[in-house]
Amino acid sequence: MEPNANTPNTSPIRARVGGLYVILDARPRGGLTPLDVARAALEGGARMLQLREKSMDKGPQLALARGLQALCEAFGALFFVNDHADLAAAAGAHGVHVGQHDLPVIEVRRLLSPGTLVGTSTNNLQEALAAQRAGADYVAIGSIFPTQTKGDTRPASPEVLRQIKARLAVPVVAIGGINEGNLEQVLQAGADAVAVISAVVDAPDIRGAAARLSGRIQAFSDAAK
Ligand code: TZP
Ligand code: MG
Repeated sequence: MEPNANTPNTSPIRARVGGLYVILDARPRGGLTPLDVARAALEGGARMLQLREKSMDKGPQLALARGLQALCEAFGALFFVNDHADLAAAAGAHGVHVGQHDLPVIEVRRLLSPGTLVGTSTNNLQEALAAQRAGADYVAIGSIFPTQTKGDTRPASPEVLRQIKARLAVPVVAIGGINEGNLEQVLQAGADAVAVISAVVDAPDIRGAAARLSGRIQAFSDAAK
């Protein structure tokens, strides 16, 4: 284990990082509003939610972000905003998720109220250790499997995830191409949380898809106790 160079975030909500992490954008899906999609995912058992909207200005996203935050609060889940610390602060989000080309974790943390979580994307052990040293509250690793959802991903694998998990103290989030068929592989490799887009938001039955994934994540963690 490599220690954090920074004072660790002692916020109690940090302990709630885990389980099914559903990422959605601001577009309606099959006649459902983003809030409908989020509600169905939460009813299905998602424990974390992220608004990842790459094309809409931040102003029009604010009402949605606030709505998602309120919904997550009602379900006892955590709400993250992708990329934008200012939008996260305005919405009162539990956290922000940043990538390798966004503002660094240390800078993002300085912008946010104490206790706000900062998660970050990584692809390999070097980036993951750097993220932990920078004080990230969780480290996401991807793309574990090939994905159609994001164009510019770098490949990782369950084995990379396993090696990173063995070296980190902070929770690890597996992301990229994860579905019911390969979920077991990321759980076996040590994922604390499993982040998905298409496996839930593109499913014909969002609530059912979330329920099957989150049920299996929960069963795996219960069996490990
Ligand atoms: N970061 C790495 S892979 C990915 C992101 C945002 C896309 C995940 O989407 P899906 O549909 O679960 O593969
Ligand atoms: Mg980003």
